[in-house]
Amino acid sequence: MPIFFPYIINIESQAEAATILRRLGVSGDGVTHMAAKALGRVIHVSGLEAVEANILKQEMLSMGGDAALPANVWRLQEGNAESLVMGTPRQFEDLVPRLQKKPFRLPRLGEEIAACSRRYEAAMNGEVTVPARLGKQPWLVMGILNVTPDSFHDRGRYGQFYAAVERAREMAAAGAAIIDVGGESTRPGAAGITLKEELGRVVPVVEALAAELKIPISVDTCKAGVARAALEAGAAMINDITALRGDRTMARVAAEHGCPVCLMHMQGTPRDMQKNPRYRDVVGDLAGFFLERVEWAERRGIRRENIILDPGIGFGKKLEHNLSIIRRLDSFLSLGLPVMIGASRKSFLGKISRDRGTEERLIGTVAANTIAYGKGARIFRVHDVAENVQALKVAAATREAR
Ligand code: 9MG
Repeated sequence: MPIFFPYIINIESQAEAATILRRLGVSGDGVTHMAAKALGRVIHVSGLEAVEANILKQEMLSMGGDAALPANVWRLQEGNAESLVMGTPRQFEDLVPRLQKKPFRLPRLGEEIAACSRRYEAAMNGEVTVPARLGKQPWLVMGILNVTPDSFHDRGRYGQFYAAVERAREMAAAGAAIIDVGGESTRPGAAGITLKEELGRVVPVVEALAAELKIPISVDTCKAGVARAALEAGAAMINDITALRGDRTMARVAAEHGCPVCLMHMQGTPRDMQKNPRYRDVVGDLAGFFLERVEWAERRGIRRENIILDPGIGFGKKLEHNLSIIRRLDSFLSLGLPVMIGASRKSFLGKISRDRGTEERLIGTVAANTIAYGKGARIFRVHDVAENVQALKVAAATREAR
């Protein structure tokens, strides 16, 4: 029988550490000082020169942290050494003045590591919120409203319009905090439609929903013309699966309207994306993509607080890629932006459970979203609103019980 009863506490954030330290009776100053020491983090860094990597290791070691380097680091080609830097948020802060005094690009490296750590901790503390235009809730369920002919087939054009509005009402009543209206299919292999066709499907529905519902409407489109018309009809957000790469004028529309924009990752196009997608390191590749896209969007006048990141589950990804993304979703929190996830009824769920089609994927969807919540996702794009809202309420309550 142990005398001291040691057990491990897995602490997620500095806020949680502070609560536990206070309960222990640690003094006010001690809480501030030690909360940042209670968390062990690992930061992946790439693009290092061998000499920079070695100095980084020495400095981390001297503070009680470490930096893992490849055995042959001195033989690596210029600027391609990678490292896993291990430390606490406090050590990453202390690294800044230490590297400030060093040559090469080390001052910049220290700043980037500390900034990455700060943004991650802010997200873990719940300080990264969804864009203000979408409401004040800490997490949101986005109901999917496809206004493609196959969604409400056999009803004729007017029947389709009323069926779409009715479906949106149901989703709002079930707890959707936003409705995403899309007129063009993005399924693998799907062909595009004309601007005129998409406008005709999307705009009347957006207009009707914006006038009637008390929740914001998002427009799921890659066409700037559709986004502009939908925003003028009352939409509050753009969901662009091309992350502003599809239509050169989309960024201008988003900047002019000052609206939230979801930047989704996709490899290829819906037509060809599932033809053998490849990554070097899927999470690292997506993080690099997001860094580039966010910087690009900001340079075009889109405010950072309006940007949402989405890894694009199923968009140019094999099963193992989708699973790694969900497993490591929290890596994207290092950008300090809200993360959205769209796993609803997607084929990777069917591959795992060998189901007979999309109708059998509700439980898989709820499981994927609950796991994604635990990894930091805060916007969930779903078909089945009530079920996902219920599961996410449990996940959120459990997190808040810290
Ligand atoms: C339109 N669309 C289909 N799947 C999606 C996903 O996963 N994310 C976003 N943002 N849009 C999606």
